[in-house]
Amino acid sequence: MVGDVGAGKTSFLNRYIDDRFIDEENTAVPAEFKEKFLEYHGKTIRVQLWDPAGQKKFRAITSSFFKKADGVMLCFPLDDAEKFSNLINWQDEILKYAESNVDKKIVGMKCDMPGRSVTADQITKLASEMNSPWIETSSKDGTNVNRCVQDFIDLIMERKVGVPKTAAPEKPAAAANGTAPSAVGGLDKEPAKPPKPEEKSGCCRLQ
Ligand SMILES: Nc1nc2c(ncn2[C@@H]2O[C@H](COP(=O)(O)OP(=O)(O)OP(=O)(O)O)[C@@H](O)[C@H]2O)c(=O)[nH]1
Ligand SMILES: [Mg+2]
Repeated sequence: MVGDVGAGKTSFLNRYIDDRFIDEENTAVPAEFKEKFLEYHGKTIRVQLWDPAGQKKFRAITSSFFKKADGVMLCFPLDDAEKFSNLINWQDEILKYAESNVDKKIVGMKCDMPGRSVTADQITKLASEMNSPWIETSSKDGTNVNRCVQDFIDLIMERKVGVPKTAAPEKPAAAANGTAPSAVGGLDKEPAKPPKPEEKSGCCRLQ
């Protein structure tokens, strides 16, 4: 996961791994990772999410993570247009340091907050330029957090080992816009908010 200071990366990690939200910033830690084991098409896979701090002084550490990443989530808070614009700089870092075929995903964070300053159209445009899917999430209320990672795993696994997308659930819950959210392997507590375009997400290291 990359993105500016305060984008919401650590909160996302805490929600995804430990299903909790702590409303405080901790920028003193240069980087941490957490992992989770998932059943995936009959096999156990290890999902490692790396969470480097956004501060510029830690950029050298961040860059070293790119090399081994199977996927990079470009994170920004939906209420901060400047951090959204800075995704271009993060994209440059990816081009410089990551494998050329690394999967990317734009993640608009804090969608529970009122007063967003980045529109869906703006994100769609950037996502198309970056050739990357995107999604909106909230670590506070849990919206789309599991789905974001699950869809990204699908994308990465499809590229790496040709495994098709996770099958849809037998009785999908209706989403807010009338479409059904896709299956989230074993992780079924996503709220009804659907993702925006077709998504596929963080420095996911899959082993
Ligand atoms: N309302 C709301 N607040 C959030 C959400 N995610 C994070 N925050 C808050 O935003 C602030 C920054 O979140 P962090 O997760 O620390 O951001 P970060 O990207 O890890 O920042 P750095 O480690 O400095 O790069 C904290 O006060 C969080 O509680 C969210 O989904 N909704
Ligand atoms: Mg952090």
